[in-house]
Amino acid sequence: MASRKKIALIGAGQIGGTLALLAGQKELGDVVLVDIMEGVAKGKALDLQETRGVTKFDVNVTGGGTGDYAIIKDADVCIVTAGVPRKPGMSRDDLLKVNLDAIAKVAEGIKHHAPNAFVIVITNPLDSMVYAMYKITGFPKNRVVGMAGVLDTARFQYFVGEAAGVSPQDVNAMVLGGHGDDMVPLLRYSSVNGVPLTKLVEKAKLDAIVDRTRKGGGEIVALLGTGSAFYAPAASAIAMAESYLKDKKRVLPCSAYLDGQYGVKGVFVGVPVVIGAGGVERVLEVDLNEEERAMLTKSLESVKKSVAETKL
Ligand code: A3D
Repeated sequence: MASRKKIALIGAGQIGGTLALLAGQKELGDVVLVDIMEGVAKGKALDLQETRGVTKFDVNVTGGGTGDYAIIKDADVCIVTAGVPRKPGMSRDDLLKVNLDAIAKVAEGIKHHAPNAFVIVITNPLDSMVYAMYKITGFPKNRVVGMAGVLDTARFQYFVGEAAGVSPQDVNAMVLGGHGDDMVPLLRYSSVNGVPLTKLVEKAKLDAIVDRTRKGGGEIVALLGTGSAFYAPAASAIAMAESYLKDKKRVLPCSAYLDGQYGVKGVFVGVPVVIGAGGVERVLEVDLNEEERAMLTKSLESVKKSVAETKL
C-alpha cells in the first residue's frame, strides 16, 4: 500500500500555519511544522489536528522545535519560511543578514534529514535566500526553487480581473525577474483567456496595475502594520508543491537556477518553469524585446547585488 507523502514546513509563522492548513485540506500528505518557537509549531499542529473532524481531512499534522530536525526525516517536500518578515518602511534586502543565518541552519537540517526533498524557499530576500539554500544543501538545481512569481502573477491577475470586471482565474499573466520592486511583468504575454489585455483595460490603467503589482507586497505590509502577506504567498507555494507531488507539470513562474537561459548563468531569478515529479524539469524561454530585456537586466543587477552579499 502506498504510504502518504510528507511535507515539512520549516517556519511555523503566518505563512507556515497557512501552508499547513492548505496542505491538510488538500490532503497533499502528512504535515510537519518546525520552528525555533517549539510551542508555536506544536500548538498550531494540534489546533489543525482539532479541525479534522470538522473539515474532514485525513492527514496528520505534527509540530516540533529546531532542536529536533529528525522530525522532518525523509520529507518529500520542504517549504521554508524561517526568518523574519518586513516591517513598514523596510525593503526585502534589509532582511538579508538575519534571514541568511536562519536559512543556513535550516539548509543544514534539510541536507541531513531530508536529502531527497524538493525544497521551496519563501524567505526574503527571495532570490538570494534560494541561492543560499542551493549552495548550502548542495542539492541539484532541479530540487531547489523559490516562490515569488506565482504570487506576483496572482496579484497581477487579481488587479486586472478587478479592472476588467472578469474573474482573476481567466487572467493569464507572466512576471519575470527578481522578486523586488523592479520585477518584470510581461504585458505582451498576458491576456484574458486569449483576449488581449488592452482590449479590456486602457493603457494608463494597465501601467498603474504593473506599478501596483511591483509594490504589492509593500501595500500589504503597510496595511497590516506588523508582518507581511501570508494567504496568497501560502496558496502560491502550495500550487508549486502540488505540481511536484502530483507530477502535474504546471507552468509556473518561479525563482529557478539559470544555466545560460536568458543569457544568465549561476543565479536564481524568476522565469517560467515546468514543475513535475522531476522538480524543476525545464526552464521555458520566451523572446524578449529591447524594453523587456532592459527591465530584466536591471532586475538582475539587484538580484546579483543581493546574492553577492551572501558571500556564498
Ligand atoms: P513569521 O510569521 O514571522 O514566521 C516566520 C517564522 O520563522 C517564525 O515563527 C520564526 O520563529 C521562525 N524562525 C525564525 N528563524 C528560524 C529558524 N532558524 N528555524 C526555524 N524557524 C525559524 O513570517 P511569515 O510567515 O509572514 O514570513 C516568512 C518569510 O516569508 C519572511 O522572510 C517574509 O519576508 C517572506 N515572504 C516572502 C514572500 C515572497 O513572495 C517571496 C511573500 C511573503 C513573505
